[in-house]
Amino acid sequence: MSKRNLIGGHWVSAAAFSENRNPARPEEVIGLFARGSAEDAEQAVAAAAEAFPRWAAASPQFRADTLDRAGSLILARKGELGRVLAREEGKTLAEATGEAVRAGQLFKFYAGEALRLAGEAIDSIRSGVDVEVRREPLGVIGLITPWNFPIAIPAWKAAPALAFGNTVVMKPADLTPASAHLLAEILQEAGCPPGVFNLVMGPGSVIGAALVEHPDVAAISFTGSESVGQGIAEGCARSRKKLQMEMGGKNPMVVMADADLDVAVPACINGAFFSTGQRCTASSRLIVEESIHDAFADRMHQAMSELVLGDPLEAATQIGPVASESQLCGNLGYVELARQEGAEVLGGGQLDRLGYFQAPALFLNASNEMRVSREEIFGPCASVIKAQDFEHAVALANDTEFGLSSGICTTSLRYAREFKRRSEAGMVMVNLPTAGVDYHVPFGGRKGSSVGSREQGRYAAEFYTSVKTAYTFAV
Ligand code: UN1
Repeated sequence: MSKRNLIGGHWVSAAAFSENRNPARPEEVIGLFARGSAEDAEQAVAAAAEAFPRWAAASPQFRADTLDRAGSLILARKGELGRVLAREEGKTLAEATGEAVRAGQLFKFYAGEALRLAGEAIDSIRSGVDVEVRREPLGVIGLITPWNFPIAIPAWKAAPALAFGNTVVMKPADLTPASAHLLAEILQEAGCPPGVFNLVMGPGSVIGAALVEHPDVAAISFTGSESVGQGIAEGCARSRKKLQMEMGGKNPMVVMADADLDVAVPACINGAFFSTGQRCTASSRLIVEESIHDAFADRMHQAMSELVLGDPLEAATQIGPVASESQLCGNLGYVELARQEGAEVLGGGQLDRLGYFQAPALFLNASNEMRVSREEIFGPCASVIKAQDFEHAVALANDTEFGLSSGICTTSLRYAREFKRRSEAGMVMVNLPTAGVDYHVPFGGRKGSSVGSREQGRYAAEFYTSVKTAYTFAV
């Protein structure tokens, strides 16, 4: 059945539709999804602009109730959402269902935050004058979301945007529109008034660009690749929009000689390879203290050989396919590059079966200078880089253009403390994978990873509201 765009509370057909295919079985078409046009994006912005004043002025209780109902519906339908997500993106059913739960929890969390949005009251330096600081919604927000978390990222952007009184036009990733479409259906069912949440599916070069250029869009929140992000940043500078971007990482995981390898090895396997490595928080540089390097590599090799690759819908599967053919080609290109750059490659080949399956890869004896250690691959590939000692490990960990997440496996309180302070990343993990974050605390990075203020938790209010300072002289 063809899935249409949601504009102003109506399901609107499009001039063209795109096939959504299952990466584990590329012959299987999950559905046909509207391929919207720039005019569709404009109509959605007009609908969102029209809906904005009433939604912004609605009682926070009304917004909280709407979001809470959406959260309950997502949780009630987690099985269906998980299956759709696993089929369109390729992550395992357990990961996909967990992601649907995360989306439900995000809506519940921001239902509460709608009631808790607070300002400040301060005495003026002038006698008889009071100062109030209020947080107000921005207006229409354009949300541009990626394919690797097709329900959680739409939720963690839409829920705070709506909670704080903004209206939304969402453009989901071309590769994975089904999960976002279900979210749009659920928001309708939850009683979201017409025009408050709009969904326009289609190519980023058309829909994303139309949102970025539109004068009635107040702000853009984007998660995706660096190259697309650069274009969005330039567009937002031209049209003077508030901007929040999250674009990836080359996240270091330091393994010290004192680490418990029963903790470190599973953390590295999870961080590097789960979700097929398709997380901007993936542990893609494993920085290992020299004295335990060989023992660590042997244990990783053993653990990799035990990983179950297969159809995401099968219960035993731990690693699903790569999300698309072009992504698989890119990954295989990086495996070849690792060889050319002089690393010893363990695994990394395409599986001899239908679907875009690739064995997890370790690049042993890698240096931090190699392209495979500097560029985000976004696949099940990790460099293993030797460090002489803690100081060297910290220097290597920070020697990257990115700064999203970082980790250290150690039993030393001193190393853990020092690393948390000195890591140039937005999120630091001790004895945990660099990926897999909570939904109620800030998410975001430094350096080339992120632009603008943090997502998630109470910190999301920074982006989705504007501060107004009011002075009153009581005459
Ligand atoms: C996680 O690690 O739990 O695109 C979330 C990404 C991130 C989300 C990671 N924005 O991979």
